[in-house]
Amino acid sequence: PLAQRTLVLVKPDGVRRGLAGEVLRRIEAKGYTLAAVELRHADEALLVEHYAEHAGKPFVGPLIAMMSSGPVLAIVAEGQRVVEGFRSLAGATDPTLAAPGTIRGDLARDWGRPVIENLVHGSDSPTSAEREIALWFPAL
Ligand code: YYY
Ligand code: MG
Repeated sequence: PLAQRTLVLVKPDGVRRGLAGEVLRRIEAKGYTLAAVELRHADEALLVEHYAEHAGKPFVGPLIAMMSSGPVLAIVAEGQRVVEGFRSLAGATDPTLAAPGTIRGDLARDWGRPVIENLVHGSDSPTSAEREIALWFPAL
């Protein structure tokens, strides 16, 4: 079967803390292939589209402000079941509860800010992945 793709973002908090390489390392160590890697400063229009499923929720304003506060490392990773595989590597949304051994569990914590800072984004389904890859990497 054709390999699957997912969009991973190392969020600005992760890039700022020097953890972009660590996230790439874990994706590669797991055995997935890198199809694209690019440091990008996302503008608000892109982020509104990216987080369209969360439109109207109270945290989207702070979320978009945080996501545009600095560059993100945008990654397309490839491999069988990479969508669920990367979600598993990333761990639970709340970094306080994310299991040790996961990216969020090992490297992120609650800083008491209005938005959850959890270092990485990973597409939540193959359909979301293709929609997000088309947004971030229209040429792919
Ligand atoms: O897919 P995932 O990133 O694990 O969580 P989502 O429910 O899609 O939320 C996207 C993003 O929004 C999350 O990574 C942190 C932030 N967020 C928040 O700040 N506060 C919430 N109550 C829920 C999500
Ligand atoms: Mg999500």
